[in-house]
Amino acid sequence: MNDSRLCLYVDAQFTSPYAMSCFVALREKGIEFKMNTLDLDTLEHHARDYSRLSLTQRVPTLRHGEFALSESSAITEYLEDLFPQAPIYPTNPLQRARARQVQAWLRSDLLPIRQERSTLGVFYGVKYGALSVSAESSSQKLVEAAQLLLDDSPDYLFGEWSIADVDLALMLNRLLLNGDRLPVRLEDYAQRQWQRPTVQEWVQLERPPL
Ligand SMILES: N[C@@H](CCC(=O)N[C@@H](CS)C(=O)NCC(=O)O)C(=O)O
Repeated sequence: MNDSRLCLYVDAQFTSPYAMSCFVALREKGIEFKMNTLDLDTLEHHARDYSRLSLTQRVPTLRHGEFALSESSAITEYLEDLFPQAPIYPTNPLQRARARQVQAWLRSDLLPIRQERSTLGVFYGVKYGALSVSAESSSQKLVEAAQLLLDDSPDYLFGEWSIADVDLALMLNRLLLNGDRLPVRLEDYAQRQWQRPTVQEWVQLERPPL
């Protein structure tokens, strides 16, 4: 599938987990797209051209011809609607709803983990110190939810791969790649997800020095 009108705007360091989710969605679907980078440190995302394009002035934003869309899970759902080949969401309505729930939850909760285990750790190998009490408690909540979700099918959240697996693995890897211990089943799950070729394409992107 070739749709040369598609352009994904991502951060220049390729550390945005939300940009990664959209990148993987596009690559899983085999859709041709351009990728433009914005330097968040120099506030390129607030420059006039981009702020006209991106309602939220954040990355990722997907441009599709005249239409531009921000918010990563809105983008992945848009891609699924438009390009249903190689599905990235479960087809079963209950599982599909659960996948959306997982995505929304990972984006709105667990703030202490996101603050204390930045994705600079995941993609640049930066190491962080011990977790605060509130981050420990978020970590416990993450572990309990992930264990429940993976109870029936340890390989994928919903029997087969979906985009929610990428998002969950990223959140687990914030901890694991820093050396924080998690139950072995979750470590195995996160490592397996990380080996997925489209995920590795993002991981292996050439990053500017910090
Ligand atoms: N909920 C948004 C979060 C997007 C987001 O937080 N993007 C960050 C990079 S990871 C960003 O653009 N930060 C710059 C800013 O907010 O000014 C999504 O899922 O796309």
